[in-house]
Amino acid sequence: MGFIDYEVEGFVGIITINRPKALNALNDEVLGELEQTFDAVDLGAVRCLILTGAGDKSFVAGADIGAMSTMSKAEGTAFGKKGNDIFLKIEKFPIPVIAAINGFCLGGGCEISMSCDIRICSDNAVFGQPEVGLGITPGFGGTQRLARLVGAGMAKQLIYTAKNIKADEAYRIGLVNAVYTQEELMPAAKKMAAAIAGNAPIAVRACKKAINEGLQVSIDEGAAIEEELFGSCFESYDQREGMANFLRKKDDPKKVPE
Ligand code: DAK
Repeated sequence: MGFIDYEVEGFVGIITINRPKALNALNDEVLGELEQTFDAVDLGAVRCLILTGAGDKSFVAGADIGAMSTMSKAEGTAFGKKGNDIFLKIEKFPIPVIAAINGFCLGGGCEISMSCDIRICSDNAVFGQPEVGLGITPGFGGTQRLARLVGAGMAKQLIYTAKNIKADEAYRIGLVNAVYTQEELMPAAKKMAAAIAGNAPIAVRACKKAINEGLQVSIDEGAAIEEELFGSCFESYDQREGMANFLRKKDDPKKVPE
C-alpha cells in the first residue's frame, strides 16, 4: 500500500497513515487504502489496534483541501459518504481501536480519532474542526461525535469558532484520555493495547458493542443489550477458565491477599 502501513506486534495491530508530506491529509486513495487495511485485519490473531500518523508533526491534518477544492456537489457527497463509511467501520470494528495522536489532529483528522474507542496524544498535538472557515461543515461525523464526546456546548464552540486547541485543553474537556511526550506516546499506546489484548477477547468485544450500541438507545434498551451480551460470554473458554482460575487462587492456602 502506498499510504498505509500495517504491522502486527503480538496481539496488537498498528495502522499508520503514511502521507507525511501532506501532514497525512485524507484523500480518496488514503481512505480507500485505510478501508482495505481494516478489512484485512486478521481478527483471529489481532485483539486491539492502534491508529497513528507517520512523522512527528501530524496525526492527520484533515481531509485533503486540494482534492476537495474542485469537487462538485455530487463528488463532495460521495467523498463524505466514503469517509463516513470507513469511520463508521472503525467505530463498529469488533476490536478496540486506540488513536495515538502525534501532532495535528484537525478536521477529518479529529473526526477519524473520534471514531476510535480511545484517544491519547502527544504534547504537541493540536485539535480542531476548522471546516466553517473553509465554507463547509465537518463532513466525517464531527458534528455528531464531538457533541457526544465533549457535550453539545463545547462542541458547538469548537465547531462554530473553528479555533484550534492544544493537547492540555483537549485533555481538560475529555477529548483525549491522556497526554504524553512524543517519545512516550507510542510506548504508552502499545502498553494500553497490550493490556486490552491480555483480557478475554470475547468479553472485550462484547463490552465495545454494549457501550456503542447502548449510547444510541434508551437506558432500558441499553440494559437489554447488556444482558444479552453478558449472557453471550457464558460457556466460553475464557469465562470458564477466568472464573475457575479465580476460585483456584482463592482456595490456595499459599496465596497472600493483596
Ligand atoms: N489537505 C491537503 N494538504 C494539506 C493539508 C490538508 N488538510 N494540511 C496540510 N497540507 C499540506 C500543505 O499543503 C503542505 O504541502 P506543501 O505545500 O508542502 O506541498 C504540507 O501539508 C505542510 O503543511 P504546511 O506547510 O501548511 O505546514 P505548517 O506547519 O505551516 O502548517 C497546518 C500546518 C496543519 C496548521 C496547516 O497545514 C493547515 O492549516 N492545514 C489545513 C488544516 C485544515 O484546515 N484541516 C481541515 C481540512 S477540512 C466532507 C468531508 C470531509 C470534510 C468535510 C466535508 N464532505 C464531503 C461532506 C472534512 C474537512 C476537513 O478535514
